[in-house]
Amino acid sequence: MKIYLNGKFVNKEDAKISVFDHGFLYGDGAFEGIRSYNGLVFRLKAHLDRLYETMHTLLIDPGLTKKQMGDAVIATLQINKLKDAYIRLIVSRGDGDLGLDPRKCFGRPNVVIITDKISLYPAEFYQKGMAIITVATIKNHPNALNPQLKSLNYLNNILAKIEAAHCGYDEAIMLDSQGYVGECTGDNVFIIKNGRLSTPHVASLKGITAEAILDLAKKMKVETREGYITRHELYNADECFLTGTAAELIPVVKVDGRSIGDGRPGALTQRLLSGFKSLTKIDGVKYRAV
Ligand code: PXG
Repeated sequence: MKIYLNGKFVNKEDAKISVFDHGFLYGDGAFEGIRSYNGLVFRLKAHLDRLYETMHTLLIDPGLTKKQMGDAVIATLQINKLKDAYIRLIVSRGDGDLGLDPRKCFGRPNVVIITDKISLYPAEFYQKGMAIITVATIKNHPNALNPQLKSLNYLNNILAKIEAAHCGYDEAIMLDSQGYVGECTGDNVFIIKNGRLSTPHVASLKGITAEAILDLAKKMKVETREGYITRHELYNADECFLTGTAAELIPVVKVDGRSIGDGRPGALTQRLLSGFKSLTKIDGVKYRAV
């Protein structure tokens, strides 16, 4: 496996970053999780736009244009001869001293691209749906750490994941600071009620998979709504599912012990999942595997 590290391809064992990198010391940096399907990098432009927005807010200049960054992603897939892959793109602040002041970071940002075979959730989750719970850890307030920032500081989500795991669940719903449904630790939440598809708007990351699902739903003439969702609405939804780059679209059949709909993956959920699968075959930036 070759890793892209600051413009060079190095072996996995040699892909090393200093312990003075502020990504390591403080979680100071940005990342993206991207997928390629049969040589098509799904919505690469949207991922690059989101990465550069996070870096803009963090005042990190990677020293690469979006085009160069996109080319580096494709080159990493090519050198690893990967067509179906999970791509992790990381830009950390770079080396500094032991204080948190980024102005004292003398090193340039570290740009890392890791491509690996995609590891999927068990097939059973997609067929039978998942049971998930709401956890006590709420989402960071948007004016503290905005959910649109895909930063290297994921402790908020990790704390929620730990809570879910301690209760015997694989995924957690996090509420926002007002108590409305926010998102899961690495996935967006959708509900369907009376044929209308809804997802929370402000308090969650604008997922690229979620955007693709909303586009699909509109094409399928399904009414969509982005707004506040309460737990009561979630419990009484006809269908529920989660979306994310890794999970794609995964049905949810139970939340906090309440069955959703008839307790099985819903019909519209399944239509959207098959629509999404077709989309991943055509919607992407192409590369030629060497
Ligand atoms: N919400 C959060 C908090 C995320 O981190 C999503 C939603 C879905 O967004 P996309 O653009 O992927 O549709 C994410 C992204 C993991 C993992 O290991 C998942 C993400 C990031 C990092 C790791 O499950 N998901």
